[in-house]
Amino acid sequence: MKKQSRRNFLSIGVKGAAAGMLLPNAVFAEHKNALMSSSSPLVISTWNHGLAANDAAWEVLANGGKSLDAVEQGVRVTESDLTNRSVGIGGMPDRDGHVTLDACIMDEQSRCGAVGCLEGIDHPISVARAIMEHTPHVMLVGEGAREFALARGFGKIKTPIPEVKEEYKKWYKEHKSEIKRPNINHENHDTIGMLAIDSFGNLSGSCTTSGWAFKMHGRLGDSPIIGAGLFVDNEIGAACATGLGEAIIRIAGSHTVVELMRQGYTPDEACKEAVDRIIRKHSDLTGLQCGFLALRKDGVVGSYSVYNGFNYALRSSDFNGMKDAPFNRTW
Ligand code: SD4
Repeated sequence: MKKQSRRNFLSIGVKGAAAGMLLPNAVFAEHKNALMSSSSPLVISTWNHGLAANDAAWEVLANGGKSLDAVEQGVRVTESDLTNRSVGIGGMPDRDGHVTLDACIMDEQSRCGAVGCLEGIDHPISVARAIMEHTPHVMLVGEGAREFALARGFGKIKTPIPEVKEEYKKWYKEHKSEIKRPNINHENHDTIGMLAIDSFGNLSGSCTTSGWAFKMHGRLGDSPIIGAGLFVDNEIGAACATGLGEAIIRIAGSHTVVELMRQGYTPDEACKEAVDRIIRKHSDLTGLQCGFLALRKDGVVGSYSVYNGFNYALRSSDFNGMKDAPFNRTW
């Protein structure tokens, strides 16, 4: 999209809607053609582990592949990383010692699939995609999800892996009676959320995590929930979230970010407004980290978090590296 038309889109979107002159949908319709014109591939994903994940996604995008394949292939790298304690096979267990994995995926046709509380199965993101493509449902959880995955030939994994089991044993000795809010995103690198646009100008997103370490057994966070941990609307843009899932669910975080972009907020402004909403709704923000990433249809990227320290990896034809997200406060 040319700069001029983006500026027009934003100014008419915000001011017109604020004055009650134009509904957001009317704003969108007027500028649809400009929004449709991007064709330069780009991928973003949360945290440092996003660099390796973006490399895999870029392989797909740079070869003219689809954003859906890119976001699946990308986060599979993180899911296989034995050193990652918050995604996939190397993830930390819940209070009862079970590693339960959550993931979701969404494409440019608003097709989506999600899996929650999946145990002992490789690559939850691909299970989520299989649910999207091979069932009439959006979401399977627990034992049913595991049975589905096994029936489709997904590999079994043995979790927790030995190193993680040791960490769990230590934790259990000291904390077994506690149910506490985790320390998210301070030193740890958490969930991976990934958003991509392909050379056809189509958007997709993925999100995968082992969730809070030492959560209650059966707990689902935002990451497998379409609209909370991830949302894609190919007319407008896509968003994903990281951080305290309960807070993100309360404001339907990723959907909120996309809808704000529809109203004319820039990607940065949309992420900030979602974070501000979380801040307004919580009287105690101690340790409550949440961050959002947004990718608008024209390739413009945005981010924002409650606390400092949230960063993301970006890869495009002219950039490959990390970016720091703006934030509301410091730790
Ligand atoms: C969850 N949102 O399970 C995930 C955890 C996370 O950065 O993103 N941590 O609540």
